[in-house]
Amino acid sequence: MSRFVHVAAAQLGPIQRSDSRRDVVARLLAHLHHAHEMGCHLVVFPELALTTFFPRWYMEDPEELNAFYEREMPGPETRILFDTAARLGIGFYLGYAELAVEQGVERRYNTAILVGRDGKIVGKYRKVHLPGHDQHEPWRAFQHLEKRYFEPGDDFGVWQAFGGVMGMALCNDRRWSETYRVMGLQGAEMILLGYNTPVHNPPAPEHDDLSMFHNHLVMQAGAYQNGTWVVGVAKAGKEEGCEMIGGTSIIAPSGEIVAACSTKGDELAIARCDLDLCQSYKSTTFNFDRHRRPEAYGRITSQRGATPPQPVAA
Ligand code: CDV
Repeated sequence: MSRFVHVAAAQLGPIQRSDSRRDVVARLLAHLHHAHEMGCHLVVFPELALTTFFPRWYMEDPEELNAFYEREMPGPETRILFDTAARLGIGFYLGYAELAVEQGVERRYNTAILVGRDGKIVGKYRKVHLPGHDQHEPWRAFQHLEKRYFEPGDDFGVWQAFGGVMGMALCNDRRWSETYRVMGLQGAEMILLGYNTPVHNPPAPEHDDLSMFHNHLVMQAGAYQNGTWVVGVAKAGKEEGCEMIGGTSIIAPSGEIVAACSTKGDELAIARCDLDLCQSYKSTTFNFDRHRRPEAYGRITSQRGATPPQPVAA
């Protein structure tokens, strides 16, 4: 018996700052309808899918900044996504900026939710690895102020949904092997992952030509090493003058890309994903219980930075 999830990786082209939530939600709805027509059960949207990638600007005015966050989910402008999902019987993953009030204190997170085919939220996750910087760095053509505008999440959960074990991650999380392994240790069979990745990396421009190679490298390795599907979905194209890589792809537990977008605009990549394919990796090469050696991995959780040994005196 195979367990198939029909997935649509719903890439978005650029979202400009002047685009309203209503404009963007109309594009997401078009993706939901199109995916439904193609027989999909699940649509995966990118990171911060409701707005332009606002951490590229330094903002001091809290009003200006807060306009990019959602205070409730669903809210007045997003409820239609949930209602449509329920009516069509199609679930979705959505990345957005969350403004939560916890014990009377406002907190901001880079968040993703998984919504089931009944339009109800199955799970919520907050981005763990926040890249960039927390102070204005005027030498950059574009800021990357995620460390200023968000607090980090503290876990990679998984959820029973769509007939399997589903996990979530966001953008920079995909570059860290720990992300996939923590979910792999909870039996993840499909990891949903939205991203906003500029082609140009100001601290290391020498990597720019490799940005797509690195994008696929990390997701393909994460899939294979944990015997899981990975659905990586980009916000792509030239957004407010900043060129974003595309490269949306659906990756099998073998590490192979089985479907991909070919443009930098709104586009669906679709695959019929057999969750039972995970078993042939999880029960052989990556049979964790049989082969892992956690007693040798203590540094992974006890240490953050690298500490090379002292050079031996000549
Ligand atoms: N949104 C991101 O997390 N972007 C990072 C960039 C800054 C490198 C990424 O890892 O793609």
